Amino acid sequence: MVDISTSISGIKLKNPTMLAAGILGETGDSLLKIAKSGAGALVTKSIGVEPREGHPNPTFVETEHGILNAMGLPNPGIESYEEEVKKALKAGIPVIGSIFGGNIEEFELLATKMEEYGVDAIELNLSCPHAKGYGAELGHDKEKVEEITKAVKEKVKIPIFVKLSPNVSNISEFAKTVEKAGGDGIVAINTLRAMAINAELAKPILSNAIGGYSGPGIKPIGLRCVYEIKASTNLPIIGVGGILSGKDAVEYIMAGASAVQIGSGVYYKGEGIFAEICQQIREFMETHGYGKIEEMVGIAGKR
Ligand code: RRO
Repeated sequence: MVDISTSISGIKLKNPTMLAAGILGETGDSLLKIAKSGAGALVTKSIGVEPREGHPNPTFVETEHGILNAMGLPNPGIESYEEEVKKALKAGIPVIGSIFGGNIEEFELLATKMEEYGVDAIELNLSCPHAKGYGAELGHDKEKVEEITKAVKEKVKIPIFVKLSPNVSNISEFAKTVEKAGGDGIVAINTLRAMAINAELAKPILSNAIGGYSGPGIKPIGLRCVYEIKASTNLPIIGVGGILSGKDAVEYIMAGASAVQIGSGVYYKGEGIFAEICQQIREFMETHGYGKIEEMVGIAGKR
């Protein structure tokens, strides 16, 4: 029997699949449902200090090889999110609190609250590609990445993972910055800045015009980012971007990821995707003679 359990910075997962931030993570009930369908861990919707409605519709469009979204950080705000976290924790699997802020103080407050609520780790969203004053506007500045990571690290005891943007020329420089600042892991990648045009109307489809691209079309980019980060830091990596099958997950693991997140895959295949991917990983490992996930982590980078 192969063992598909894994661990990230001391957090033990029964399998390497996690729900990605932003997908069915707004309520405790939806998070519990994903836990029941077999995910190894849950990542919440990115939560900010105040409630936000997000961008007006259309905020989501399916394109040929992936999905474009510009949700605009809709969330209920940190105060009322306590109840949802408490509910999600009942699943008995690790819950990671994703947070976004506009400055250091907001990140400190959000991380402190999430820790109080009982989450197992924090995911700093420094990479939303289309929200003014948040996300990538901070995450594309190495000094800000360093300052925010350091500040949050000083405020909480639980591990801090930083979700990085692929919309930079050298992602490994940002990963090295997180390592220097004391971060405990990297989540790679958030969505790519992209857009869709409605030719009949001669205008962009998304109300925000620009959005974030996810799904199968970004898998090769995610793999490259994980591979480069693995080669340049010693931090554990959580791979995300276009994972729809066990084979996709194995590719990310071989590039350097110790666990993976599924986002668009839930849209394409439904909640059953977690159990399906786990079964396919097991079958791959059995067929290819691997006994543990860690035997595969980063092997594509070893010469
Ligand atoms: O809410 C969003 O529009 C959003 C976020 Br916070 C993010 O991190 N990435 C993305 O593609 N969309």
